Amino acid sequence: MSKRVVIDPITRIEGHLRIEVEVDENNVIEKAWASSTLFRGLEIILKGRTPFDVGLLVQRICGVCTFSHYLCGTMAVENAIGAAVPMNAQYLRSMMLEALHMHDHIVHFYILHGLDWIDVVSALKADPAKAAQVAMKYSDTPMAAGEGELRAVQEKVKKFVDTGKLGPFANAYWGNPSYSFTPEQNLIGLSHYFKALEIQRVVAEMMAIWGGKNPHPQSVVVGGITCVRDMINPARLQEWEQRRATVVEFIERAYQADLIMAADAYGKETSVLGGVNVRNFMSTDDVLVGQNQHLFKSGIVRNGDLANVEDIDPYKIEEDVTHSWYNAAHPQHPLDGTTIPEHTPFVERDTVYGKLPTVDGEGKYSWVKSPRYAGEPVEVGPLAAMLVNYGRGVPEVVEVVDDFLARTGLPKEALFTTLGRTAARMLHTLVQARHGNRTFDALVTNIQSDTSTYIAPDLDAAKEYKGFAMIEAPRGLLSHWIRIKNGLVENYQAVVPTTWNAGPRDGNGKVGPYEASLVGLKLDDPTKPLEILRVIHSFDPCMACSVHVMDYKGQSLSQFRID
Ligand code: NFE
Ligand code: MG
Repeated sequence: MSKRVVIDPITRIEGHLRIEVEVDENNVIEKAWASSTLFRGLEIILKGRTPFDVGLLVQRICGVCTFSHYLCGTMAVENAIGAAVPMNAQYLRSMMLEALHMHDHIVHFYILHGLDWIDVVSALKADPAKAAQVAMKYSDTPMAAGEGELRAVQEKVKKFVDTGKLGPFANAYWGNPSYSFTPEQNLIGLSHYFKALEIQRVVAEMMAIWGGKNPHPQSVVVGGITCVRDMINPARLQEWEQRRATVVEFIERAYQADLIMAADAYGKETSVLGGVNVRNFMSTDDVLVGQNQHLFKSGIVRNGDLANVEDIDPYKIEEDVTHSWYNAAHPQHPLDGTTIPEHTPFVERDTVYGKLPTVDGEGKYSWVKSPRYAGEPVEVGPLAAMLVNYGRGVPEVVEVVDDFLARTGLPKEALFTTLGRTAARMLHTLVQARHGNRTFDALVTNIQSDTSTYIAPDLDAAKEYKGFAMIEAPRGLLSHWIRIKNGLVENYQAVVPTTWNAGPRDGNGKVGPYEASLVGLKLDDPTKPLEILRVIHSFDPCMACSVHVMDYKGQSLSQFRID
């Protein structure tokens, strides 16, 4: 007999996500439903506003990747009205995006995803001298270098554990038996977890050098950037370089090493980690290294075919709301997309935890829409960026992917697993660590002869405009779509990375990446479903981004109850 398992809320993510699955008698997941349970609404409040405020308003879609929406919204306006942007401004924007990538990926692996792999309490049993030796296996210059340092970490953790404040982590997640690190490996991972907290601050400061502050930088305007004096100040340029070097060192010596360690401990049985079952992947140009030249190239891989990466046709994107809490008669292209709430309740039924509200299977069950490319679900994010660029033969990407596979002994097929997705996020960060500085170099070269940062845009209120922008946000491909009429925003839609990945099944019954990646996964014990958390966390969910709906006057657009 099949059983329902409900996890609500999923923690260690941004926002409100509920995962429900049905398992068979062997506890193998047969069906999965990803449901976002909080309604917001920024697309609605943009209507009737001046396009020059779009960036600052859409920035509030998220408190994590604030810069992604700020930049993408501003670029959508620039695309619509045909505004030119000086190269210096383009380089500075790209540098801020690079810093955001590094920030979010490091925070994701250590703070949000790490406890799916690392058992905190186990580290207390480690022999620090042995751990120092083990660390040498995963890096020539390990960050977790000395016995003394590792012993100090252990003592710090012991003090914390002794306070009894570990909550659910007292026994890792529910003492689930699929934790595979040795005590020494857990100690190495933990020492990097503490270091990551410091690095998070340093990389946030990098963003603030050009953005005035972080989160929610303030220096991007339609037509350019406002951090003019910072850009031509050698001291500021140096501050950026110094901080960047600190972050790069952490990525090379800790983040990279920890994924090689994870592959060593977990890579033999990648099936227990879950597969990547939607094999379409899309990502866009990223890291500007010269005029119209990017380190990462855009493209779409279909059916896992890395030999034939296609160009993206933005007009093949549509959003389906058959199972989303919105009203629309058919899938819509975002330029003509609507956001009309229509909530329906869950139904009570037996689950492994007793009677609970559950998805009825036929109806609507999420505030996330279901984006499709030519009618097909697509995974976006660092795994997509790695596969698209590997397929395109981008040497900087081929090098890190092949090196990772060689050092771990994993086959290429291992990329299509939860471990592969988590490793890809590290590799995406590593490519930027090694080559992203070309943007800085291009800026420094350019300001020798050109200090322009802004070109006043021209908006004719008598004209109608439409446009869009695509950027690679940390969690994947982000696109913003705008129509302008009478000098004001007429329609606005954002199609966000987590929307692509977390969206519910569509009107043709096709499931998106979250749901597909859970099907076939075996749970050791359905009442302790760490396996589900590990898969879902590997996408780095951001539900604020994916729903982005909120009435600016605080009026109720729809009433519902969260049980
Ligand atoms: Ni709210 Fe976001 C990123 C965007 S998410 S974090 O990255 O855009 O899907
Ligand atoms: Mg949207």
